[in-house]
Amino acid sequence: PRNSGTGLPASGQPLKDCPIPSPLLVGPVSVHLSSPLSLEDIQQRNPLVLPGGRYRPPDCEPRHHTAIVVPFRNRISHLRSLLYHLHPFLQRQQIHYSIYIVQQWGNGTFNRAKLLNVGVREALKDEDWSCIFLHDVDLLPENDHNTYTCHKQFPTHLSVAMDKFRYRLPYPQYFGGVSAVTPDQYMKMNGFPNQYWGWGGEDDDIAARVRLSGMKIVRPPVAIGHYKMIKHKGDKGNEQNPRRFDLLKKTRLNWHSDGLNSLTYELLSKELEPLYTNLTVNIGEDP
Ligand code: UDH
Ligand code: NGS
Repeated sequence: PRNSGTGLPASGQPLKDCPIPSPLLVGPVSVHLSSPLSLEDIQQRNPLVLPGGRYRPPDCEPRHHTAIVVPFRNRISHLRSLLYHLHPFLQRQQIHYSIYIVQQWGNGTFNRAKLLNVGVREALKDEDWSCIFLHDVDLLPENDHNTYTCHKQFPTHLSVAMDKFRYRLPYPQYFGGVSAVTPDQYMKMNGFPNQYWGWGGEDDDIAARVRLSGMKIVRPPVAIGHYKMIKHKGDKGNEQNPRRFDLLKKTRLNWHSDGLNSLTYELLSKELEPLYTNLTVNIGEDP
């Protein structure tokens, strides 16, 4: 056990850096989607996870510090499946991590990208994360060689091979599902847009920001970036956004003024649940 005051293990000896690659990796895993366990059961299977959904490998010094940010409303069964799969998956990668659920309060139109902005800002208040993952609740990684760490220079797109797209990219610029940025990369692109209310386009806007801010997107090999998507219908309150095409035409003009530097919200609560940090936030309404 670690001595929480000093950051050293109880023995007083500093831990050795975690080995590369992690000896705990198993490669491809089969993902079962039928009846996820209760939160209590998942908790029992993950005894080393601390309140807020935090974890550090117990016997080596982690090389990576990753916050997983999940935009969320009204998908509790998906959340259970995600927690059931992701906790053991991340522990096999021997990274220091925490899972943040960013829950949109109220019944207004959903805004995925704005919730992601909130998650990044709030997560960075807790720790100096080296990497921030932007993770849809319904995507389960199928290969633990797909490491949840960041590229030093460029934003990463992880979900390159989803079952619903027959395990390939739907189009070359696709940036939806699961992606990752360092705090520096996030700042460089002025975060994500706040103006996409409803379904669609916000991920394309984020991809455009990457390019407009002088970066590019990096990806794992298709054979490794496999994800299973939990099937579902469109959500109430997240209807297709009819303005998304017009907004996308203006990304080049708007990315400097809409994003991290124009973000406003009201944090209504922050709860350290046993398996995740629950942020409930009022992000306002589609004007
Ligand atoms: N999300 C929620 N609750 C909602 C809406 C979205 O939690 O009510 C989150 C969740 O993390 C989800 C993500 O936002 O994984 C992306 O939203 P989505 O599931 O609607 O997008 P996806 O592309 O599914 O996964 C689209 C299925 C129906 C789209 C119909 C329009 N063609
Ligand atoms: C594009 C959307 C993206 C979306 C992707 C996959 O058309 O936001 O489809 O959608 N862009 C626009 O609408 C401008 S999916 O097949 O998952 O429903 O992520």
